[in-house]
Amino acid sequence: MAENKKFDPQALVEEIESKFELFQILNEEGEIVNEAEMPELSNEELVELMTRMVYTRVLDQRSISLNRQGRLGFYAPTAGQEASQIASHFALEKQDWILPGYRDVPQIIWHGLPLAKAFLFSRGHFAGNQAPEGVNVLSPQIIIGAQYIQAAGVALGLKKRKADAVAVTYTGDGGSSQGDFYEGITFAGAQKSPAIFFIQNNQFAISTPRSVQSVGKTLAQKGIAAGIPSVYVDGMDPLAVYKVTKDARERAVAGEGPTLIETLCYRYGPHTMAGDDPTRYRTTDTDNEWVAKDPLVRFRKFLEAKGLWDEAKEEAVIERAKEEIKEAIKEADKAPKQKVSELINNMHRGDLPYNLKEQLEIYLEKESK
Ligand SMILES: Cc1ncc(C[n+]2csc(CCOP(=O)(O)OP(=O)(O)O)c2C)c(N)n1
Ligand SMILES: [Mg+2]
Repeated sequence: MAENKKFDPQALVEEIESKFELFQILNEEGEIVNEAEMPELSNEELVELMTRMVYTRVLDQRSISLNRQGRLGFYAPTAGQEASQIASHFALEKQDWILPGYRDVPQIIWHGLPLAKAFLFSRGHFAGNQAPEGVNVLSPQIIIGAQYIQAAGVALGLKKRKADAVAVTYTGDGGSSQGDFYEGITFAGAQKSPAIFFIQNNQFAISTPRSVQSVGKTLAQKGIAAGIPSVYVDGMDPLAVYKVTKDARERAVAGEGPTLIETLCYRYGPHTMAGDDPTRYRTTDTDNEWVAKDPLVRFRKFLEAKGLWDEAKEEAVIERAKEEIKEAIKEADKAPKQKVSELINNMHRGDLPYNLKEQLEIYLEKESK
Protein backbone atom coordinates (compact mmCIF):
# COMPACT_ATOMS: atom_id res chain seq x y z
CA MET A 1 0.00 0.00 0.00
CA ALA A 2 1.30 3.42 -0.93
CA GLU A 3 0.59 4.93 2.48
CA ASN A 4 2.87 2.39 4.14
CA LYS A 5 5.79 3.21 1.88
CA LYS A 6 8.53 5.24 3.52
CA PHE A 7 8.83 8.63 1.83
CA ASP A 8 12.36 9.11 0.56
CA PRO A 9 12.89 12.52 -1.09
CA GLN A 10 16.53 11.77 -1.88
CA ALA A 11 15.51 8.63 -3.76
CA LEU A 12 13.05 10.73 -5.78
CA VAL A 13 15.85 13.09 -6.85
CA GLU A 14 18.02 10.13 -7.82
CA GLU A 15 15.17 8.56 -9.77
CA ILE A 16 14.56 11.74 -11.76
CA GLU A 17 18.28 12.29 -12.34
CA SER A 18 18.80 8.73 -13.55
CA LYS A 19 16.42 9.48 -16.44
CA PHE A 20 18.66 12.26 -17.77
CA GLU A 21 21.00 10.55 -20.18
CA LEU A 22 23.22 12.44 -22.55
CA PHE A 23 21.55 12.46 -25.98
CA GLN A 24 23.99 11.77 -28.80
CA ILE A 25 23.74 10.90 -32.49
CA LEU A 26 27.29 11.38 -33.81
CA ASN A 27 30.12 10.09 -31.65
CA GLU A 28 33.67 11.42 -31.40
CA GLU A 29 34.80 9.15 -34.24
CA GLY A 30 32.24 10.67 -36.58
CA GLU A 31 30.00 7.58 -36.48
CA ILE A 32 26.23 7.58 -36.19
CA VAL A 33 25.36 5.85 -32.93
CA ASN A 34 21.64 6.61 -32.89
CA GLU A 35 20.28 5.98 -36.38
CA ALA A 36 16.64 6.20 -35.23
CA GLU A 37 17.11 9.85 -34.20
CA MET A 38 19.05 10.92 -37.31
CA PRO A 39 17.56 14.26 -38.44
CA GLU A 40 16.36 14.77 -41.98
CA LEU A 41 19.04 16.93 -43.56
CA SER A 42 19.93 16.97 -47.26
CA ASN A 43 23.57 16.68 -48.36
CA GLU A 44 23.53 20.41 -49.16
CA GLU A 45 22.29 21.21 -45.67
CA LEU A 46 24.92 19.00 -44.05
CA VAL A 47 27.62 20.81 -46.04
CA GLU A 48 26.15 24.20 -45.16
CA LEU A 49 26.16 23.31 -41.46
CA MET A 50 29.85 22.33 -41.65
CA THR A 51 30.61 25.47 -43.65
CA ARG A 52 29.07 27.65 -40.95
CA MET A 53 30.96 25.87 -38.16
CA VAL A 54 34.30 26.22 -39.96
CA TYR A 55 33.55 29.87 -40.77
CA THR A 56 32.67 30.52 -37.13
CA ARG A 57 35.92 28.95 -35.91
CA VAL A 58 37.84 31.31 -38.22
CA LEU A 59 35.78 34.25 -37.00
CA ASP A 60 36.72 33.32 -33.45
CA GLN A 61 40.45 33.12 -34.27
CA ARG A 62 40.36 36.41 -36.18
CA SER A 63 38.35 38.16 -33.45
CA ILE A 64 40.94 37.10 -30.87
CA SER A 65 43.79 38.55 -32.94
CA LEU A 66 41.87 41.72 -33.77
CA ASN A 67 41.26 42.16 -30.05
CA ARG A 68 44.99 41.70 -29.34
CA GLN A 69 45.79 44.31 -31.99
CA GLY A 70 43.44 46.72 -30.24
CA ARG A 71 41.03 46.70 -33.18
CA LEU A 72 38.16 45.05 -31.25
CA GLY A 73 36.90 45.69 -27.75
CA PHE A 74 34.86 43.22 -25.70
CA TYR A 75 35.14 39.67 -27.00
CA ALA A 76 34.07 36.31 -25.52
CA PRO A 77 35.68 33.38 -27.40
CA THR A 78 33.44 30.70 -28.92
CA ALA A 79 35.74 27.84 -30.05
CA GLY A 80 34.46 24.51 -28.72
CA GLN A 81 30.86 25.71 -28.73
CA GLU A 82 30.18 25.57 -32.49
CA ALA A 83 27.85 22.56 -32.39
CA SER A 84 25.95 24.10 -29.52
CA GLN A 85 25.65 27.49 -31.20
CA ILE A 86 25.58 26.88 -34.94
CA ALA A 87 23.67 23.58 -35.08
CA SER A 88 20.98 24.94 -32.74
CA HIS A 89 20.64 28.04 -34.88
CA PHE A 90 20.52 25.87 -38.01
CA ALA A 91 17.19 24.39 -36.82
CA LEU A 92 15.54 27.84 -36.62
CA GLU A 93 13.65 29.90 -39.17
CA LYS A 94 14.23 33.48 -40.29
CA GLN A 95 11.10 34.71 -38.48
CA ASP A 96 12.29 33.36 -35.12
CA TRP A 97 13.65 35.76 -32.51
CA ILE A 98 17.06 35.29 -30.91
CA LEU A 99 17.97 36.68 -27.50
CA PRO A 100 21.71 36.07 -27.16
CA GLY A 101 24.17 36.26 -24.32
CA TYR A 102 27.55 37.94 -24.86
CA ARG A 103 29.10 34.69 -26.20
CA ASP A 104 26.33 34.18 -28.75
CA VAL A 105 27.45 36.54 -31.49
CA PRO A 106 27.77 33.69 -34.06
CA GLN A 107 24.06 32.83 -33.87
CA ILE A 108 22.98 36.43 -34.50
CA ILE A 109 25.42 36.78 -37.38
CA TRP A 110 24.01 33.67 -39.03
CA HIS A 111 20.54 35.08 -38.38
CA GLY A 112 21.45 38.09 -40.51
CA LEU A 113 23.30 40.63 -38.37
CA PRO A 114 26.06 42.06 -40.60
CA LEU A 115 29.57 41.22 -39.36
CA ALA A 116 30.52 44.90 -39.31
CA LYS A 117 27.71 45.48 -36.80
CA ALA A 118 29.00 42.68 -34.58
CA PHE A 119 32.40 44.38 -34.61
CA LEU A 120 30.80 47.71 -33.70
CA PHE A 121 29.01 46.01 -30.79
CA SER A 122 32.40 44.77 -29.63
CA ARG A 123 33.65 48.35 -29.72
CA GLY A 124 30.71 49.60 -27.68
CA HIS A 125 29.38 51.61 -30.62
CA PHE A 126 25.62 52.15 -30.53
CA ALA A 127 25.27 51.19 -34.22
CA GLY A 128 26.30 47.68 -33.21
CA ASN A 129 23.07 47.40 -31.23
CA GLN A 130 20.84 48.31 -34.16
CA ALA A 131 19.88 45.23 -36.13
CA PRO A 132 18.60 45.84 -39.67
CA GLU A 133 14.83 45.62 -40.21
CA GLY A 134 13.78 41.97 -40.54
CA VAL A 135 16.76 40.61 -38.61
CA ASN A 136 15.02 39.36 -35.49
CA VAL A 137 17.77 39.58 -32.92
CA LEU A 138 18.29 41.50 -29.71
CA SER A 139 21.70 42.79 -28.63
CA PRO A 140 23.90 40.35 -26.73
CA GLN A 141 22.95 40.48 -23.07
CA ILE A 142 25.72 41.15 -20.55
CA ILE A 143 23.59 40.74 -17.41
CA ILE A 144 23.76 37.01 -16.71
CA GLY A 145 20.37 35.37 -17.21
CA ALA A 146 18.37 38.54 -17.97
CA GLN A 147 17.66 37.37 -21.52
CA TYR A 148 15.63 34.45 -20.14
CA ILE A 149 12.94 36.79 -18.81
CA GLN A 150 12.98 38.82 -21.99
CA ALA A 151 12.65 35.63 -24.05
CA ALA A 152 9.60 34.63 -22.01
CA GLY A 153 8.12 38.03 -22.82
CA VAL A 154 8.94 37.89 -26.53
CA ALA A 155 7.55 34.35 -26.70
CA LEU A 156 4.29 35.45 -25.06
CA GLY A 157 4.05 38.28 -27.60
CA LEU A 158 4.54 35.82 -30.46
CA LYS A 159 1.83 33.61 -29.01
CA LYS A 160 -0.63 36.50 -28.69
CA ARG A 161 0.06 37.51 -32.29
CA LYS A 162 -0.36 33.87 -33.37
CA ALA A 163 3.00 34.18 -35.14
CA ASP A 164 4.57 31.10 -36.66
CA ALA A 165 7.75 31.85 -34.75
CA VAL A 166 9.64 31.05 -31.57
CA ALA A 167 11.82 33.04 -29.17
CA VAL A 168 15.19 31.40 -28.57
CA THR A 169 17.60 32.33 -25.84
CA TYR A 170 20.96 31.17 -24.59
CA THR A 171 22.66 31.35 -21.23
CA GLY A 172 25.55 29.45 -19.61
CA ASP A 173 25.91 26.92 -16.82
CA GLY A 174 26.50 29.85 -14.47
CA GLY A 175 23.45 31.67 -15.82
CA SER A 176 21.24 28.73 -14.87
CA SER A 177 21.82 29.59 -11.19
CA GLN A 178 20.29 33.05 -11.62
CA GLY A 179 16.80 33.94 -10.43
CA ASP A 180 16.01 35.26 -13.90
CA PHE A 181 16.59 31.78 -15.28
CA TYR A 182 13.85 30.26 -13.10
CA GLU A 183 11.48 33.16 -13.61
CA GLY A 184 11.84 32.88 -17.39
CA ILE A 185 11.24 29.15 -17.69
CA THR A 186 8.43 29.15 -15.12
CA PHE A 187 6.55 32.00 -16.79
CA ALA A 188 6.97 30.61 -20.31
CA GLY A 189 5.87 27.21 -19.04
CA ALA A 190 2.78 28.62 -17.33
CA GLN A 191 1.85 30.58 -20.47
CA LYS A 192 2.72 27.70 -22.82
CA SER A 193 4.69 30.20 -24.84
CA PRO A 194 6.77 29.29 -27.89
CA ALA A 195 10.24 29.57 -26.37
CA ILE A 196 13.41 27.51 -26.50
CA PHE A 197 15.79 28.00 -23.59
CA PHE A 198 19.40 26.91 -23.99
CA ILE A 199 21.91 26.34 -21.23
CA GLN A 200 25.29 26.10 -22.91
CA ASN A 201 27.11 24.20 -20.22
CA ASN A 202 30.74 24.91 -21.10
CA GLN A 203 31.52 23.77 -17.56
CA PHE A 204 32.84 27.03 -16.19
CA ALA A 205 31.37 30.32 -15.05
CA ILE A 206 34.56 32.30 -15.55
CA SER A 207 36.78 30.26 -13.15
CA THR A 208 34.03 28.50 -11.17
CA PRO A 209 33.68 24.87 -12.25
CA ARG A 210 30.31 23.32 -12.91
CA SER A 211 30.87 20.82 -10.06
CA VAL A 212 30.54 23.52 -7.39
CA GLN A 213 27.68 25.40 -9.03
CA SER A 214 24.97 22.82 -8.30
CA VAL A 215 24.73 19.34 -6.75
CA GLY A 216 22.29 18.32 -9.49
CA LYS A 217 23.56 15.71 -11.92
CA THR A 218 22.40 17.83 -14.84
CA LEU A 219 21.33 21.42 -15.33
CA ALA A 220 18.57 20.32 -17.70
CA GLN A 221 16.68 18.78 -14.80
CA LYS A 222 15.96 22.28 -13.50
CA GLY A 223 13.23 22.45 -16.14
CA ILE A 224 11.30 19.62 -14.50
CA ALA A 225 10.37 21.92 -11.60
CA ALA A 226 8.83 24.30 -14.15
CA GLY A 227 7.01 21.36 -15.75
CA ILE A 228 8.62 21.77 -19.13
CA PRO A 229 10.31 19.17 -21.33
CA SER A 230 14.02 19.27 -20.64
CA VAL A 231 16.83 17.74 -22.62
CA TYR A 232 20.46 16.95 -21.82
CA VAL A 233 22.39 16.80 -25.07
CA ASP A 234 25.95 16.31 -26.24
CA GLY A 235 26.84 19.88 -27.11
CA MET A 236 29.84 18.77 -29.18
CA ASP A 237 27.53 16.79 -31.52
CA PRO A 238 26.00 19.00 -34.22
CA LEU A 239 23.45 16.37 -35.31
CA ALA A 240 22.13 15.81 -31.78
CA VAL A 241 21.89 19.54 -31.07
CA TYR A 242 20.14 20.14 -34.39
CA LYS A 243 17.64 17.34 -33.74
CA VAL A 244 16.62 18.41 -30.24
CA THR A 245 16.27 22.04 -31.35
CA LYS A 246 14.17 21.09 -34.38
CA ASP A 247 11.88 19.01 -32.13
CA ALA A 248 11.64 21.84 -29.59
CA ARG A 249 10.72 24.28 -32.34
CA GLU A 250 8.02 21.99 -33.68
CA ARG A 251 6.49 21.64 -30.22
CA ALA A 252 6.65 25.39 -29.65
CA VAL A 253 4.91 26.41 -32.88
CA ALA A 254 2.32 23.66 -32.36
CA GLY A 255 1.30 25.44 -29.14
CA GLU A 256 2.84 22.84 -26.84
CA GLY A 257 5.03 25.28 -24.93
CA PRO A 258 8.71 25.81 -24.20
CA THR A 259 11.65 23.40 -23.95
CA LEU A 260 14.83 23.64 -21.92
CA ILE A 261 17.98 22.27 -23.58
CA GLU A 262 21.33 21.80 -21.84
CA THR A 263 24.21 21.43 -24.29
CA LEU A 264 27.27 19.88 -22.66
CA CYS A 265 30.26 21.56 -24.28
CA TYR A 266 33.56 23.30 -23.52
CA ARG A 267 35.13 26.65 -24.22
CA TYR A 268 38.68 26.15 -25.43
CA GLY A 269 39.75 29.75 -24.94
CA PRO A 270 39.64 32.21 -22.06
CA HIS A 271 36.35 33.48 -20.63
CA THR A 272 36.78 36.81 -22.40
CA MET A 273 39.77 38.70 -23.78
CA ALA A 274 39.83 40.97 -20.73
CA GLY A 275 42.66 39.20 -18.91
CA ASP A 276 41.24 35.79 -17.94
CA ASP A 277 43.90 33.05 -17.65
CA PRO A 278 42.29 29.57 -17.85
CA THR A 279 45.56 27.82 -16.93
CA ARG A 280 44.91 28.99 -13.36
CA TYR A 281 41.74 26.93 -13.04
CA ARG A 282 41.93 24.19 -15.71
CA THR A 283 44.49 21.52 -16.52
CA THR A 284 45.89 20.79 -19.96
CA ASP A 285 44.64 17.21 -19.54
CA THR A 286 41.07 18.42 -19.21
CA ASP A 287 41.50 20.74 -22.19
CA ASN A 288 42.84 17.86 -24.29
CA GLU A 289 40.05 15.56 -23.22
CA TRP A 290 37.53 18.05 -24.60
CA VAL A 291 39.46 18.99 -27.71
CA ALA A 292 39.26 15.27 -28.58
CA LYS A 293 35.47 15.69 -28.71
CA ASP A 294 35.70 18.63 -31.11
CA PRO A 295 32.50 19.17 -33.10
CA LEU A 296 34.34 20.16 -36.29
CA VAL A 297 36.60 17.11 -36.19
CA ARG A 298 33.78 14.60 -35.73
CA PHE A 299 31.53 16.28 -38.32
CA ARG A 300 34.43 16.45 -40.80
CA LYS A 301 35.01 12.70 -40.39
CA PHE A 302 31.31 12.03 -40.89
CA LEU A 303 31.11 14.18 -44.04
CA GLU A 304 34.38 12.88 -45.50
CA ALA A 305 33.14 9.31 -45.15
CA LYS A 306 30.07 10.34 -47.17
CA GLY A 307 32.28 12.03 -49.79
CA LEU A 308 30.76 15.42 -48.98
CA TRP A 309 33.83 17.22 -47.59
CA ASP A 310 37.55 17.51 -48.28
CA GLU A 311 40.52 19.74 -47.58
CA ALA A 312 39.93 21.92 -50.62
CA LYS A 313 36.37 22.66 -49.53
CA GLU A 314 37.54 23.53 -46.04
CA GLU A 315 40.33 25.78 -47.37
CA ALA A 316 37.83 27.63 -49.56
CA VAL A 317 35.59 28.34 -46.55
CA ILE A 318 38.55 29.52 -44.48
CA GLU A 319 39.68 31.88 -47.26
CA ARG A 320 36.18 33.26 -47.77
CA ALA A 321 35.79 33.84 -44.03
CA LYS A 322 39.12 35.66 -43.78
CA GLU A 323 38.25 37.86 -46.75
CA GLU A 324 34.78 38.76 -45.45
CA ILE A 325 36.12 39.47 -41.97
CA LYS A 326 38.75 41.78 -43.44
CA GLU A 327 36.09 43.68 -45.37
CA ALA A 328 33.79 43.87 -42.35
CA ILE A 329 36.43 45.31 -40.07
CA LYS A 330 37.23 47.94 -42.73
CA GLU A 331 33.54 48.80 -42.85
CA ALA A 332 33.37 49.04 -39.05
CA ASP A 333 36.38 51.39 -39.16
CA LYS A 334 34.37 53.73 -41.41
CA ALA A 335 31.62 54.22 -38.83
CA PRO A 336 31.79 57.77 -37.51
CA LYS A 337 33.02 58.09 -33.94
CA GLN A 338 29.94 57.97 -31.78
CA LYS A 339 28.68 61.04 -30.02
CA VAL A 340 27.32 61.08 -26.48
CA SER A 341 24.06 62.54 -27.81
CA GLU A 342 23.68 59.52 -30.08
CA LEU A 343 24.31 57.19 -27.18
CA ILE A 344 21.56 58.87 -25.14
CA ASN A 345 19.10 58.93 -28.03
CA ASN A 346 19.80 55.30 -28.83
CA MET A 347 19.19 54.22 -25.24
CA HIS A 348 15.91 56.11 -24.83
CA ARG A 349 13.11 56.27 -27.36
CA GLY A 350 10.42 58.90 -26.96
CA ASP A 351 10.37 61.29 -24.02
CA LEU A 352 13.61 61.59 -22.11
CA PRO A 353 13.55 62.07 -18.36
CA TYR A 354 14.35 65.69 -17.42
CA ASN A 355 17.88 64.98 -16.19
CA LEU A 356 18.85 63.26 -19.44
CA LYS A 357 17.18 66.03 -21.42
CA GLU A 358 19.47 68.51 -19.67
CA GLN A 359 22.51 66.35 -20.37
CA LEU A 360 21.49 65.87 -23.99
CA GLU A 361 21.28 69.62 -24.47
CA ILE A 362 24.71 70.11 -22.93
CA TYR A 363 26.23 67.49 -25.23
CA LEU A 364 24.44 68.75 -28.34
CA GLU A 365 25.85 72.20 -27.58
CA LYS A 366 29.40 70.81 -27.11
CA GLU A 367 29.17 68.63 -30.21
CA SER A 368 28.00 71.50 -32.40
CA LYS A 369 31.32 73.34 -31.85
C1 LIG B 1 23.97 39.48 -13.04
C2 LIG B 1 25.43 39.32 -13.30
N1 LIG B 1 26.24 38.84 -12.32
C3 LIG B 1 27.56 38.69 -12.55
C4 LIG B 1 28.10 39.04 -13.76
C5 LIG B 1 29.60 38.85 -13.99
N2 LIG B 1 29.83 37.70 -14.90
C6 LIG B 1 30.13 37.89 -16.18
S1 LIG B 1 30.32 36.43 -17.01
C7 LIG B 1 30.00 35.53 -15.62
C8 LIG B 1 30.01 34.01 -15.66
C9 LIG B 1 28.94 33.43 -16.50
O1 LIG B 1 29.15 32.06 -16.70
P1 LIG B 1 28.20 31.18 -17.59
O2 LIG B 1 26.78 31.54 -17.34
O3 LIG B 1 28.60 29.78 -17.39
O4 LIG B 1 28.51 31.66 -19.08
P2 LIG B 1 29.85 31.52 -19.95
O5 LIG B 1 30.62 32.79 -19.75
O6 LIG B 1 30.58 30.33 -19.48
O7 LIG B 1 29.41 31.41 -21.37
C10 LIG B 1 29.77 36.38 -14.53
C11 LIG B 1 29.50 35.92 -13.17
C12 LIG B 1 27.23 39.55 -14.74
N3 LIG B 1 27.67 39.89 -15.96
N4 LIG B 1 25.91 39.67 -14.50
MG1 LIG C 1 29.86 28.62 -18.55
